[in-house]
Amino acid sequence: MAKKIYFASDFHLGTPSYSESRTREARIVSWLNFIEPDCSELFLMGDVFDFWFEYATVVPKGFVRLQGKLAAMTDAGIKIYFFKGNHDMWVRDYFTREIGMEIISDELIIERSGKKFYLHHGDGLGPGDNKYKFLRKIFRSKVCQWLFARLHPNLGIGIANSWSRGSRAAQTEKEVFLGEDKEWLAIYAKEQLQQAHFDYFIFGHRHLPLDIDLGNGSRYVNIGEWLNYNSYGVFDGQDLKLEYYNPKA
Ligand SMILES: [Mn+2]
Repeated sequence: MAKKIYFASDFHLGTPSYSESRTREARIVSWLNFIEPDCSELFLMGDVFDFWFEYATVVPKGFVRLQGKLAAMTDAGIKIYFFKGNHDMWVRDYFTREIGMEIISDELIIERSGKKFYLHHGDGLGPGDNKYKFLRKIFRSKVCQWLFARLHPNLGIGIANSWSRGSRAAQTEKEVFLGEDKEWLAIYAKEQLQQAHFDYFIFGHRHLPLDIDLGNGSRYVNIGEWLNYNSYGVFDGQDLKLEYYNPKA
């Protein structure tokens, strides 16, 4: 069977509640079982966890079924990439050592079967959102991370969880398409196309599955999220498709 490449992001495990996250985790593991037979590479493109902060000797509780499944997949020879999202950028070496995933901090440019891919979680790109772009610098600073790690995990993770509960993913309303000329990741992709050709731009972060023709054989695919859509991207060596996982089908 021809090997395929899969892309998914924004599982946001941890929100809005423990029990809903457990249900979502089960759905994700079911999807991984479904794709595993023909999966050669898996790109987890950010915000897998609604909050992750890894201390030198301590990791957050929970979601062991997903982590176990991912470890089994890398053990079986499937290459897995874990992109830092805006909710789970504070990873150290745990996922690499224990699960065998490669951590990606920003964009990743790859070529597969003659197609060029531009991959990024999608946070902090394009026009606007200057408040977040400023916060991102603080969140990513070594000094701030060191200071945060000095807080007892019960306090630090407690603060982070209450912060995260007020975040976008915790809202129940679905995101709405702004129009191609206002979608900031489409604007960003078009800017990149001035410099070099890419066949596919794949982002998450937007929480809205999108497939936008950028002209000249280039497309922007947003792989959506798993609170409402269970959406993912799959590249079969010929074409990239945006699909939806329905475990009952
Ligand atoms: Mn997100």
